Order: sequence, then C-alpha cells, then structure tokens
Amino acid sequence: MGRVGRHLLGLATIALVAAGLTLATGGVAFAELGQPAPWEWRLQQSGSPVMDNIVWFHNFLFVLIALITLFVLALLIVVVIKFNAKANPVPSRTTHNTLIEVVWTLVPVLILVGIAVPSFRLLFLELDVPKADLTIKATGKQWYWSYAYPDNGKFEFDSLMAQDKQPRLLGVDNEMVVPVNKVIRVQTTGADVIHSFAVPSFGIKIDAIPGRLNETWFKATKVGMYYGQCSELCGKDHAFMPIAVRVVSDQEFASWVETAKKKFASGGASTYASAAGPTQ
Ligand SMILES: [Cu+2]
Repeated sequence: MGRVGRHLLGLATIALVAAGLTLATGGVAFAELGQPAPWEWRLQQSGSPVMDNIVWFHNFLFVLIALITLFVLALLIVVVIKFNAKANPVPSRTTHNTLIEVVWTLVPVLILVGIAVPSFRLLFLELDVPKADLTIKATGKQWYWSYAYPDNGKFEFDSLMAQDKQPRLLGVDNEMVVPVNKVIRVQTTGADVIHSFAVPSFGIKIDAIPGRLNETWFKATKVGMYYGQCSELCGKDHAFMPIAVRVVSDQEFASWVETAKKKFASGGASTYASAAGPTQ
C-alpha cells in the first residue's frame, strides 16, 4: 500500500479512536440529567432501563457502522492504489471466485442477524409493559397535557408551559410526579388531534391519538426532573406544550398525592387559562 493509503488509513483510525473516546467518556461533559444541553449531539443521559438499552444499542450500531465504513474505505484505497492502469498494466481476467462470493454473502447475513437479535430484544422490552406499580393517563390537548392518576384517587390536572420557569420552553405549572424505581404505565390519548408523548431520558415516545388508548412504560432510576416535548406536529403551539416529570421518593410521592387530591379536586385546575391554551 502506498503512502497516500497509509495516511488515509491513519486519519480514519484517529477519527474512530476519537469517536470511541467520546462514547466512552459520555460525550458532552456539561450534560444535565433529564434535559437537553447546549451543543449536545448525542442521546440524552439515560434515566431508565429502556433508555440504558437504547444507548447501548446506539453505541453498538455506531461502532459497527464505523468499522464497516472503514473496511470499505480500506478496500477502495487498495483498489485505487494497487489496480490503477499505471501500477497494474495487465488486468486480471478473473470473473468468479467461489470462496469470496460465499464470504461476501455469509458475512453480511451474520452481521444483519447480529443487529436483529439485540434490536428485537429492545423492541420487546419497550412493547411489553411489565406489571405496573402505577398508571398515569396523559391526554394531549391543543396545546398542553392533562395527567390523570386513576390509582391515586382519580384526580386529573392540566400541565401548561410556564413562561417564567426554567429550563426555557420546558418548565410547566403542574408537573407530572412519579415515584422513583417504580414501573409507571403511561396511557396516552388525544382530545383533539394527534399528539405524541415523548421523554428522551426515559426512552419513550408514543402517539396520543383521539379515540385510542396507547400505552408505554418507564421506570425512572434516579430522582430529579425530566423533560420531554410533544413530538407530533399538532398545531400552532405544538412547540409550547412541554412534558415535565418530577421523579421523587415514595414518601414524597405519597404526600404529593395528598396535596394534589385537594388541589385538583375540582378537576383540571391550572394556574393558567386552560381551555384556551397558553396565551402567546
Ligand atoms: Cu404537538
């Protein structure tokens, strides 16, 4: 292999090592759990077992794709350098090579099976809702979310974007509150048009469709605030109906339920005008 080829391979190796290091160190150093960070280009930090698996699968594919790309690049470089008209004036007349043909059929099949196995495992993990400790119904409305807690006294309340809260465009007046390390079943529906309930750190995104009840689940493994957004274009204030989930200890959850039952006894009271949506 010539000098150019070695240089190119060297550069490619450096790029792969750099990408590997970024993956290993967790990427953006200033990322905060549960919310996006400036200049973030990777997945948000995981806060649930499903998201742990998504992150693993993402990194697995990243490395696999990088290796295949480098392999093809190396083959191209070899061909360009070794088999150009100057270096190889008398071309080979080979048309078939059974061994190579078997290899280039079998190896991609094995790679695809290697991708399919963890892919289906992840899909089933997401789709099979384990026995739930708590069910919450999230209803998408133009343009805010309502959360109902049928297991805890059947109260329901509206959650609207709060202009004066941080993080900007993610803070809400009434957060959805859940206990830590509990399986939360989220049922979603839409009151008017299709919305989508998505929280990146939990690895969930599920459509909220009028006349239908979809369900997904998450188990938050760390207490804290987690933010998501409506992820199905639903009208003019689609960008202003964030999802804010506060993960708390069991005791804190119990006392929050008591307060919430009284506060939302009338059903859906919000500090903002709810029927008309947020005033922009
Ligand atoms: Cu929307």
